[in-house]
Amino acid sequence: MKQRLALIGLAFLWLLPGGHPQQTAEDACSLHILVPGLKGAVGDKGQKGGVGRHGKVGPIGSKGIPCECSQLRKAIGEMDNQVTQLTTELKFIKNALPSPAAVAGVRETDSKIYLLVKEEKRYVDAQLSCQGRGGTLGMPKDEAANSLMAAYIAQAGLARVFIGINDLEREGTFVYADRSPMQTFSKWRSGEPNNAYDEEDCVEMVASGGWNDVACHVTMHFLCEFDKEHV
Ligand code: GN1
Ligand code: CA
Ligand code: CA
Repeated sequence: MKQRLALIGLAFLWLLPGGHPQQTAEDACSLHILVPGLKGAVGDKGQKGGVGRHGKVGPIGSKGIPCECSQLRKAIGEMDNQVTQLTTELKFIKNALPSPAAVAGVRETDSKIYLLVKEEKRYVDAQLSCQGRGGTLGMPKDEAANSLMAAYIAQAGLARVFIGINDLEREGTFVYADRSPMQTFSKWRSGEPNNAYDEEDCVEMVASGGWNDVACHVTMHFLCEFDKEHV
């Protein structure tokens, strides 16, 4: 399995823009940083190569063929085969198996993935936890996102969770965790935000989908959001 994951990782690296070698054979020969140094052809001893990323670059012969490319060609051919195989397998996984997101118990839309984290944290630590996972606290910016988040909270049997909205910087001016300003959409419960005890600068969503400002230092479960483009 580890090997399979390594192969998938390799395939993605391979598919990254610029990662696919479009170089000519001559270019491929100069990829000192990607491969251990190749032995120079027999001839007068050439200058010693620089240190490569994965090993020392061998001495380059000053006469004859500058380097031996057949090993590189062979490796590239093998990787091409692996990419083909992985593409087929990925197609199968996407089409035939249940959504990995569903298996993991998260919720998703076309562009986002939401994850309820059942650990009790303060607002700032919750946001850090989401960031550490590659996302932010959930930012309901329209009715669809808000409903999805509310249903997720309710189905998990939770009463309230931190979401990514706060007025930490300027009292009364609520912004999303990505610092974007609140637009026309909001879902404040009746009477909220009330900045109770003069200390409520963070926001919880209750299971019905309504928002309430609460103190940032209380601890509760939280809901993270991830951009599919960035995961
Ligand atoms: C009150 O009732 P409860 O706990 O859901 C208050 C909120 C405060 C909260 C502080 C209508 O909410 O504004 O943020 O306590 N609600 C009302 O825990 O006063
Ligand atoms: Ca406040
Ligand atoms: Ca409040």
